[in-house]
Amino acid sequence: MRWMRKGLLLLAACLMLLAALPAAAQDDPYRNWYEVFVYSYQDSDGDGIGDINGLRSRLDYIADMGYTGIWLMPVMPSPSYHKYDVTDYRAIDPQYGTMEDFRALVKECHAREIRLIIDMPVNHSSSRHPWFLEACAAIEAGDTANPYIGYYGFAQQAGQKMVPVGETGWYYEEQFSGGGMPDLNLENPALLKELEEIFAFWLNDVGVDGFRLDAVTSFFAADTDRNVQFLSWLNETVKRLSPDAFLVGEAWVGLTEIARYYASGIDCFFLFPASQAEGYICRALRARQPAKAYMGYLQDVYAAIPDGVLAPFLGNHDTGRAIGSLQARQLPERAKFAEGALNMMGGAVFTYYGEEIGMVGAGDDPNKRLAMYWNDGDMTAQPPGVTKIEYAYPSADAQRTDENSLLMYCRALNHLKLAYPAIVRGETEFVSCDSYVLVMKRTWEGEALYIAMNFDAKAERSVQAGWEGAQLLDQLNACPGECALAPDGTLTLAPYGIAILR
Ligand SMILES: [Ca+2]
Ligand SMILES: [Ca+2]
Repeated sequence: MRWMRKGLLLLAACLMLLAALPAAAQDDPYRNWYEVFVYSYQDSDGDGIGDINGLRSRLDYIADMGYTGIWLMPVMPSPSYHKYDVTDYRAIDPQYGTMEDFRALVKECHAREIRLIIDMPVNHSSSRHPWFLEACAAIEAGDTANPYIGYYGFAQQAGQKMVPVGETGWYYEEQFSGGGMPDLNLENPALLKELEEIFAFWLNDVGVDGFRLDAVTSFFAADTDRNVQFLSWLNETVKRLSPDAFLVGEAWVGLTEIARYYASGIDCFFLFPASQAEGYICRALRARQPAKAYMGYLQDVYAAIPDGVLAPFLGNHDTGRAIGSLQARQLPERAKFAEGALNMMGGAVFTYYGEEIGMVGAGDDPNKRLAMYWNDGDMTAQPPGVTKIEYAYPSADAQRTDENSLLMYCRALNHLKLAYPAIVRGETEFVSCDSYVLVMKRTWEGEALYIAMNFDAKAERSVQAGWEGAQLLDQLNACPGECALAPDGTLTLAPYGIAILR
């Protein structure tokens, strides 16, 4: 542990200070977000399927790891295991538990100062949603005045992504073909009223802290302006209901396009260009001049999104897991430093469950959503359709007792960010950069910190960045070795070391 983390006492002092911060600071988006697939996280009733009460029993783990926000993939009733096709927008899927269980979860999250947001898929419903069933039945009966027909993209014309309604000559729009997920008509005033009531139910009655918005680029396919317009309505509606609510959107597109979505006022959009094997982090770590590559990507992002909160992540339930993207099965230090580099981008950083223990999985969706590896005895069943089950790193329980594990690195990283809020909130100034060493200055509310990062996996590197009188506050080292600041201001960074100075 010694080489990984210094200044634990200082950290403890800062955490005590944090606890005394005003409530406003607790409601912002700059959290250590943790994405959970309830199905694969923790079972509580012996049926093998993860559930709300199982998740509740793991909140101490989540809090101890320093995650301060949770995003749950859909929890509403659905015929599929992934639950992105909803049949009832105001209930909990019985597979996961009851609304009572969920309300208890909300309460227990809030008692730990964890914010809880839920996935809100509104591009489409399930084809078994009562609205859709009634609309189809009406069309088949010739009752084309039925109001639910207007809830979906029905038309009497064939076309791309249009699915026939039996032999009626009517069709409905389905962007996610073959999934039983008919697209909702997000221009229908009655549906919008319905959505507003659904948002109010979750925010004001149940008490969730916001939503993750699924598939925003498919709201109006290939029409960013209309998507932004709809998201502006959604943002205003949600913030009117609950001013502190947090919204994050899934726009799986390039940087320039993502930047356009910020005009909607939605707090942030996942930074897809940072994720996966061809994303900023993996590419920077592979580059011949990794520090310069990383800085270049950050400069691009700041130029494209000058004022918005960033939402970087390495992988999620739709992508291959980070260990594969990083080719880090045998290189835990690379996995650690990648997490460090990702988090030093700042903003609202998201971690997919299991990334903190180096779970693997790629290809078919269920492979990316494997049972959380707590230990060999205490795991959920695997999701249906899984074609490959393997775990490359030791279990969470094993890693918790190994001070040099990826899990303990992620934990230290999360707590470091909590201790020094400027890391995630600050304005960035690039102070110096050579092939391997980057020094950034982050300033927030009068606090200025230096973040120095050594992208060299093999060697110590030194840097002198004109920080006379600076103190080495803290450090996080992915490899053996320690960072040290000499009296003349020369900072020596351990291989894959990150140092925080003030
Ligand atoms: Ca269960
Ligand atoms: Ca749509």
